[in-house]
Amino acid sequence: MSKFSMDSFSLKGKVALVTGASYGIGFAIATAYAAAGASIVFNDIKQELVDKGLEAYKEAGIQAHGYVCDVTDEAAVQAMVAQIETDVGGVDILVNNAGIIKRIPMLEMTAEQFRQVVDVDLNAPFIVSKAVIPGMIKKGHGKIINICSMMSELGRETVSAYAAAKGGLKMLTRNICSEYGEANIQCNGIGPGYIATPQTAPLRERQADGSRHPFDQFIVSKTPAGRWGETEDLMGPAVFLASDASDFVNGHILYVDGGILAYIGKQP
Ligand code: NAP
Ligand code: GCO
Repeated sequence: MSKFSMDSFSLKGKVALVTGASYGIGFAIATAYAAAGASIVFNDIKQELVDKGLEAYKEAGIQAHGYVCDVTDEAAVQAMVAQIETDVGGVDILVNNAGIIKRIPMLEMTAEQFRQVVDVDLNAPFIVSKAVIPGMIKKGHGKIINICSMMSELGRETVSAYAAAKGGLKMLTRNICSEYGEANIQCNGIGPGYIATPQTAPLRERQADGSRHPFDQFIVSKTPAGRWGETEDLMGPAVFLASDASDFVNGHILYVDGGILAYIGKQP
């Protein structure tokens, strides 16, 4: 008799840590996890953002646990994971969501700026994964979901550091899969397309004459769905990858992009 049922998508009894989830994509994913039954834990770099996030979760009817922690600081991350274990329980599901982008032409970007982006978008997922994997091994299961990007596959002007980091994050995902699949830990990625969040707000700004930003028009013409993604579009895929229903999916990057990666683009 198949073990599959709709309960296979439930996250009941699970502790989910979503990094950088006071708002944006992380907040949406954490909200979906709460709806699927998980206990929600999130962090942000500033207390006022953690407080804002706790308010927002409360308004959504979610009793979340918030921690101030810079994900690039290994000692702080180790301490946060230990505190979560005491306060809530061992982490069953980790979403490495915290991320930054700097849109600067490569020849104008300093090495320090490049390092800052790689530090948050690639080194930090390594640091946080390293902190939670021992507990997952002890539990005999674990789910790690890395928020990659279309820039894990494609480049574009001004995002050299971000694309390098997100390309590396794709391979870190595959390496965690390779190294810990045997411990029943599944590590997958989600590659969002262009999603309407604060991070992409500059690309959607109305022009002085009231017209749409050229990049906004470009993305809509390149996306078969003919629209920007919303954070809600990521909720179902994120629940799937965190649930028992994906126990044999490992090392996979699930692109949630409205088809943009498959499409050459509308003829002008
Ligand atoms: P966002 O609105 O800029 O939110 C990013 C979150 O990460 C913020 O809460 C931010 O907190 C937090 N964060 C940044 N640096 C941190 C650090 N060192 N320690 C802890 N938290 C930190 O971004 P988003 O659009 O929701 O994107 C979330 C993830 O999806 C990112 O990894 C991004 O690269 C990826 N992504 C986004 C899109 C898109 O179109 N939006 C598409 C593909 C992938 P602060 O506000 O305090 O900085
Ligand atoms: C950009 C955008 C993209 C999106 C996302 C696409 O400047 O091109 O910010 O990088 O954030 O990563 O998947």
